[in-house]
Amino acid sequence: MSDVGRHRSNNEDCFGYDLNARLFVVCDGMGGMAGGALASSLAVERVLDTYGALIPSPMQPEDRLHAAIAAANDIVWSTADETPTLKGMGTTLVAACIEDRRIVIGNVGDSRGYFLRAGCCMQITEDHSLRAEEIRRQRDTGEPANLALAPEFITRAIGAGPEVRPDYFAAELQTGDSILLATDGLTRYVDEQQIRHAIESSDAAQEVCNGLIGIAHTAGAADNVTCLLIRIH
Ligand SMILES: [Mn+2]
Repeated sequence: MSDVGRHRSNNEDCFGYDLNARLFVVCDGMGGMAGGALASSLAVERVLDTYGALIPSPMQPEDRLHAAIAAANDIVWSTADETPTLKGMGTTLVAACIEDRRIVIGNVGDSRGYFLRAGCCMQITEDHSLRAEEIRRQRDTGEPANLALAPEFITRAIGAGPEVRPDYFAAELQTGDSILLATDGLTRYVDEQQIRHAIESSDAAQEVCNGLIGIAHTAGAADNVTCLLIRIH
């Protein structure tokens, strides 16, 4: 589900999925004019199309996903490059693909993937933001972190340049696992405990997503809010 929130007039988030291909995508667009909404919808469409077209090939799912994300970057970057009013548009992306019992999650930017198993919820992706990178640097070096850095400053995005560098995470799935893909319009307001609570509150995915969007609304919903819940039956 995707919701415009309480302060924005348009929704620049976009999501899509293909149940036959077992591919799920969430994007959060940015850039003036119509750029943000165009970037996120172009990226979702291109990832779904490219991944689907590569299904018959003997590629590993992560290679197929990487080809799809690279194709999304190409279309957003080239469209922005050719159109003066769209210069600077881009989008985050978090995508999950499933083949047999294996899941691969890829991300660019600060949209997140969470994994829930046996009552434990864990953020899988690492944000590509100045603030998150500063916190990781502190963790790795022990040096003090500058936490004044704005969390919304994204360090990687689809369409920001001719090349894109996603991160990938893979796991073997078990029956009962849940995966949540979400934009920062949700994740800035909820921690892993609240996400676990919401996912366990109902068997109906739509009800869970409704509940999560409700939490964001209660907290102010300053941004567009998108969440996509995948359950493994
Ligand atoms: Mn956002």
